[in-house]
Amino acid sequence: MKRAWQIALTWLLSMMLFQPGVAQISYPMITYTHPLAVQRGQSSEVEVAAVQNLFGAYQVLVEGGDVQAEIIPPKQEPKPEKPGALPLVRSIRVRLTPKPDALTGPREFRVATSLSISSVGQLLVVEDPVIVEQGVNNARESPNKVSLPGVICGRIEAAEDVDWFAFEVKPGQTLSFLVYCARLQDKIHDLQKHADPILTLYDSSGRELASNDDFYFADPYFAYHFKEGGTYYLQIRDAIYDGDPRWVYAICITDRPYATGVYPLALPPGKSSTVELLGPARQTDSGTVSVPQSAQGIQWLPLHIHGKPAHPVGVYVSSYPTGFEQESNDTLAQATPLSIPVCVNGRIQKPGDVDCYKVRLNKGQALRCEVLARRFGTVLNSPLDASLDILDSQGRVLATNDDTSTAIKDPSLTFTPQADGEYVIRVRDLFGKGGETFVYALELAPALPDFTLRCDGDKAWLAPGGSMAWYVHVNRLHGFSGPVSVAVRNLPEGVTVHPLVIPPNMTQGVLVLTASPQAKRAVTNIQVVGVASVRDAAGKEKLLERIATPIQEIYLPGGGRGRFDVNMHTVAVVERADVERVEVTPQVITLKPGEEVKIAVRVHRHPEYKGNIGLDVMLRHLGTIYGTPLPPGVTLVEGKSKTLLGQGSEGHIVLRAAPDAPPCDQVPISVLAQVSINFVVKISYSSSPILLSISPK
Ligand SMILES: [Ca+2]
Ligand SMILES: [Ca+2]
Ligand SMILES: [Ca+2]
Ligand SMILES: [Ca+2]
Repeated sequence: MKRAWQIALTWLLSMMLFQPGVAQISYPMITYTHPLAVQRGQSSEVEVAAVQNLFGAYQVLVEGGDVQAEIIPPKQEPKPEKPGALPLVRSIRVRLTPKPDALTGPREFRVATSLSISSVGQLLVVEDPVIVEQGVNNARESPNKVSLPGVICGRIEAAEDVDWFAFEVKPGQTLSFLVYCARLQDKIHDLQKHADPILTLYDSSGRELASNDDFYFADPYFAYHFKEGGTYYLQIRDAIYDGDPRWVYAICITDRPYATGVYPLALPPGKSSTVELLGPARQTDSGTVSVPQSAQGIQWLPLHIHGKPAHPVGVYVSSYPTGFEQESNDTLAQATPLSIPVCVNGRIQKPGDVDCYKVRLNKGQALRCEVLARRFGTVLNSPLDASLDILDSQGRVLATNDDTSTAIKDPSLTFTPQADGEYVIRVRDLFGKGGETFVYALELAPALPDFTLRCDGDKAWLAPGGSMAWYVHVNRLHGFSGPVSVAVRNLPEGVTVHPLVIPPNMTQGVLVLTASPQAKRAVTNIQVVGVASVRDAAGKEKLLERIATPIQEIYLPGGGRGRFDVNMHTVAVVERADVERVEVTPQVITLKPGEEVKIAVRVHRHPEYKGNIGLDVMLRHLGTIYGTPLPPGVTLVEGKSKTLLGQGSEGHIVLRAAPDAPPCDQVPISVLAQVSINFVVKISYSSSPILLSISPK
C-alpha cells in the first residue's frame, strides 16, 4: 500500500507531465461520518465524506485526545478524471479507536490533506456496540432486528425514508432511547437543509407506545418502562418526511440508568458533588460528579451512579461560591438572601413558580446577572425559558431581560444601582411553565472589566512562503477600554504570526499567518490568546487572558455566509496553493489625515492556476463585512483601486484617511487575493502585514 505522500508525489509528477488545468484548491467540507458512532475500547472503520476534495488525506485530528484515528489507504489509487486534473476523492475510510475510558459523546475532527485542512466533522463515542442499518427496512413488516443495549447507526437517506428496527425486551425493563442527529449538523459547513428526526415506539400489534420529536433541541429522547416482555418496534424518520443521504443518525438504546440532567446545575471546581438525577430513566435518585480543579464554564463531565461510572452530563462550573435557592421564595418578602459574588442554583419546580433573591448593593457598583439553563449549540439543555428581572424593595421593575442575544436565549443583564439598598433579582419561566427538570444557575458578580474574543477563521492552510489572514474580534465588557494583545499558541514548525495589538479605538484586528519558504507539511491545533491589563475589584492592575472562540463559516441556503462556533482551531502547512504569495509595496505606510496611498499588489500564482483572482482588504460576502483591519477613518477607495484581476496578476489598492481620521500607530492590515470556489466560498490568500500609521493633525 502506498503512503499518502507517495500518492501525492505521483500526482505532482503527473501534473508536470500533463497539460495544465485550472486547478482551484478548496478545503474539503466534511458532510457526514457513517457509521456516526464508534464504541469505546474498540477499533472500528467509518466512512468520512466531503464536498470538494479529500485527495492527499494523511491525518485525522480528533478533539479531546482520547480517540486514535488512522486513515485506511484506498484499495485503488485515486486517478484523475482528466489528464492534469486532481484526482477527486469524495470519501475516505478511517479506523477510529477511542480509549476504553474515553468520555462518551460527540467529538469534532478534521482531516488534513497535503493541499488543505477540512472543515469540522462530527463523530460520536458510545459505550455500547454499534449496529449499522442494513438493506430495506422501510416497513414494520421488514425491520432490521437489533439486540440491546446497542447504538443503531443509520441514515434518513431519501425523502419519505422511514427506518424500522425490532428488538426483544424482558418484562420490567426500562429503556432509554436517545438520538444524535440534528444537533451534530449545525457545525457541518455544507449541509443546506438539516434533519428534524422524530422517534416512535410501537408494540407488536402496531400500537404507538411513546414518541418524541424535539428533546435535545431538534433531537428526540424518551424512556419507556416495559411491563410485558416480547418484540417491540422502533421507527425513525424526518418530521416532515424529508431526507438526504448525508443525514446520519445514532439511536443510543440502553437499560442502564440515564439522567437527562442534574440538580444542582452549577458545581464548584476541584470537588466531587452529590447531584439529584433528573428524567424518566434515572432509576435512582442521586449520583456524583467530580469537577477537575482546572474546569471552568459549561462542561461535559462523567456522572457516577452507585459509585460506578455512568454517562456524562452537562454542568456549569463557576469560579464563584455556589449557593441554593430556599423555597418558599415566590414573593419579594420571601426572597432568599445572597451575598455577592455567588452562583446560585435554582429550579422552577412547578408551573407558575417564581424565585426571588435579595442582595445589598451600593450606589454606582455595577452587578452582572446571568442565567445559565438552556443554550443552543451547548450541552445545557434545561427546558426552562428563563426571564430575569431586577426590582427595588418596593417591587418596581428596574431592569429586565429574556434573551442575552438572538443566539443565547438565557437572559443576562448588567445593573448599576442609583442608590445604596436592598434589591431583588427574580427568575421565572417566560411562559409560566415549570417542573422538576427546569433547573438553572444564576451567577451574580461585580461587573468587572473583561473582554471576550472571537476569531473569524477556524483554519488556515499555508503553502511554503504563503500567508493567510484571520480576523480577531474583541468584545470589551464592563467599562474595559484598553488595548488587547493577541498571540497564537502552538503553531506548526515554520509558521509565524505578526504581532497584533487591537488598539482601544478598534474592535478587531488581522492576524497574518505565514509559512517560511522551507516549512514542511505539518498540522497542529492552536489557540488564539488575547491578553489585556485591567483593574480588579480592589483597583489593582492585573493581566487578564482570554482564548478566542474559533468561528467556522457555514454555507447557508440561498448562498449566505453563516458562522458557527467550533472547538478546533487548526493551522496546517500544505504542499501547494493556487496563490503562492501576495507581494505588496509599500509595506510601511504613514498617512496624514486627508491623504491617500496606493498599494501596488502583485500576485504570485502557482503555474497551474490560470483562474480569476480578486483583491480586497476586507473579508466580505454579499455586501456584509465579516472582518476588516482598517483603523477608524480609513476607507478603501473602490473607484481608484484595481481589484478584479481576472486572469492577470497585478492590481492596486487605494486607501484614504479621512480629514478627521484619528491618529494610529502601526496597525497591521493585509491585502487578500481571493479565488472563488463556488458562489459562496472564496479562498483568501493574504499578503504579509502592512503597518499603517496615521500621524496627528
Ligand atoms: Ca434509512
Ligand atoms: Ca425533531
Ligand atoms: Ca424554585
Ligand atoms: Ca419559588
